[in-house]
Amino acid sequence: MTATPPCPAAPPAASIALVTGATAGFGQAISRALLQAGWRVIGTGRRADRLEALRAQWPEAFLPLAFDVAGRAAAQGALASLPAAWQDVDLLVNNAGLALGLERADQASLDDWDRMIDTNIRGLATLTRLLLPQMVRRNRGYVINIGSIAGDWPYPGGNVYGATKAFVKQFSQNLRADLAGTAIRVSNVEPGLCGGTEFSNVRFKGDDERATSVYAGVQAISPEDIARIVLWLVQQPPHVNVNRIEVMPVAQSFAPLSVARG
Ligand code: NDP
Ligand code: 8X3
Repeated sequence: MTATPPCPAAPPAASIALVTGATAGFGQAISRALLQAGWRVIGTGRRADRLEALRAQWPEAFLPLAFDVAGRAAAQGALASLPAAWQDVDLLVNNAGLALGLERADQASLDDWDRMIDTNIRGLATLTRLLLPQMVRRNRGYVINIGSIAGDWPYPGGNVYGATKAFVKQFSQNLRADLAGTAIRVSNVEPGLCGGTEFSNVRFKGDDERATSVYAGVQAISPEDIARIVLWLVQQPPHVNVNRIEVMPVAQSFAPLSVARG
């Protein structure tokens, strides 16, 4: 019998994370968790004031980088502006994203569809493409994408949002195929119903009563739950790649397939 080689106790100190959408929800909780664990974090988002609030709390370890992830030129410009000491990004957390509306496909707003595609697909793919070369050059890095159960499980009104998250899942798996033979890891985190973020306020365009009703009487996942899972992922030994991780609150499960009877 051959002895199993010992697992290293911890991955090599990976010091710089870039977290998109650090101004709210998951991204802010993930940034805080990484900072508390000793990482340096570049936090992005459009609301610069919120990023500045994080910098005030962690002046040495947090670097704000305000830009709209949906624009290629903005992303390129922002990354090019990084100080030399912040350019070797070890961990990219592609979290920025949104759902807009819950209308049927024949009634949904095309503007909403464009924005979801531009943010959840174009933004995520662009950031990944821009940051991967330095990871490949150093043979070191981790890309954690924030997908969704909506990328696996269809629901009425999920149309384009769910499809963008299906893209994120397949893109994550295809990245693994491209990065075979390197030390770079890729995971897709697929959360279910999660409260305590601005997700539903954004989806329902400021109808906060409707947004709150989504979570009424349910113990939903919290952003801290997702942050803990991200931290666990980066703490796995370097030879371990968690491809996908789907997380729901206990209160959320599956319904029968619908049958429309004539
Ligand atoms: P929030 O609305 O609380 O946060 C979204 C973040 O994304 C904000 O920081 C926002 O920053 C940023 N963002 C959105 N659009 C852009 C843009 N164009 N450019 C730059 N930043 C942008 O939502 P959550 O934290 O809940 O969602 C985070 C991710 O998790 C999303 O990808 C979402 O799809 C996914 N998810 C959420 C679930 C939930 O139930 N909450 C469940 C499953 C997945 P700013 O507005 O400052 O630009
Ligand atoms: C968010 C979860 O079910 O609202 O991605 O689409 S859901």
